Amino acid sequence: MSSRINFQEALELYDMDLLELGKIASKIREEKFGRKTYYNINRHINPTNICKDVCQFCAYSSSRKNPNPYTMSHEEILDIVQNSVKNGIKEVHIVSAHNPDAGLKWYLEIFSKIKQQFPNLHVKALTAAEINFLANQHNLTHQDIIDKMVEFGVDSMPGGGAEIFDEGIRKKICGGKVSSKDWLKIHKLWHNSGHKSNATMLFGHIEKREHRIDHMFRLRDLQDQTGGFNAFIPLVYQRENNYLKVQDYLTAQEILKTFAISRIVLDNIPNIKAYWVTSTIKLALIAQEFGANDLDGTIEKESINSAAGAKSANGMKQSEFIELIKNSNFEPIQRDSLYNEII
Ligand code: V47
Repeated sequence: MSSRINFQEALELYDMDLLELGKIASKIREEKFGRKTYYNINRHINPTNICKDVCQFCAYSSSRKNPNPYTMSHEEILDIVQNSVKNGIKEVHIVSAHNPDAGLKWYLEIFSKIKQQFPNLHVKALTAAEINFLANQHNLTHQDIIDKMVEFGVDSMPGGGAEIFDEGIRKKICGGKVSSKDWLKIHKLWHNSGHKSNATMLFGHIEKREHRIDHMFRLRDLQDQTGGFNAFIPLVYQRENNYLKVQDYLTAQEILKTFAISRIVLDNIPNIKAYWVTSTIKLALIAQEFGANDLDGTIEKESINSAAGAKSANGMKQSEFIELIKNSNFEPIQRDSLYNEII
């Protein structure tokens, strides 16, 4: 494969034997990272679950089946951050539902309070979906929100809200949320402001293989322009407590093939993250042999995917990460949010 892979070739990779495909992805991974596998020590905080939008796959939002609406106070959030900093976190990952009562000021104040108290803590916050929601709510542009995020201390953007870019599928699973075009535009603006972000893809619901490939190609195109994506994160769909009726769960083979293909297609995005929360830790460890070089982090508390059935509510210990990665014959390396190795 001397020239860059095209759409049709990428789609046909799904027809390959799993282990042969794994070998190709592994070779690329090994050239870039050897046997290193990254993880970080982080904390997820989801300050509110009240949402104006209705995504079919979501079990977290209180507007659907979750009967417990909540909005945290700034004091609660700061207490959580303080405890987590004592536990050694290097990053706080803050994303919420689209709560019409919260408002931009509420978000910005919490970012600046965290930065004031913990200047060395990396704040990864606000998905492109939230930025779009806040811009609409306050009659501001995406650029206005991004400028405020930078001013109030956000260091990087998470990859959430991308779901699947194909407009037909997107309309069925999350119509009303940020459009694919705007998701990409917002990340472009963020990259142009000199910052990094991640990109996710939600798969294993009603999309087909070609929609996943299309998603990857749209990201590859943007990355060619900006170079601002640090990681690609394929999120395996969790099916409990939501309204999207999916009969067939993905096979482990199909999940691993998707990891491997993303490593091959996304030749310009350095890190492929097997987010253990949605893949399960066992499959995330195997995904190391299929192109993945990052397993995300300790998280401490996980609400979005555990609401939909993932066994991730209490995060994972650093010692477990280290042992599991070592036992699978890879080298665990703690990283910071920008993929600098922490020695
Ligand atoms: O955008 C919601 C997904 C995402 C379900 O940037 C679901 O480092 C599976 O984006 N089944 C939020 N997934 C999580 C996210 C993320 C996670 C870890 C690291 C990073 C990063 C980003 O969770 C949402 C949505 O796509 N999600 N419901 C579900 N039922």
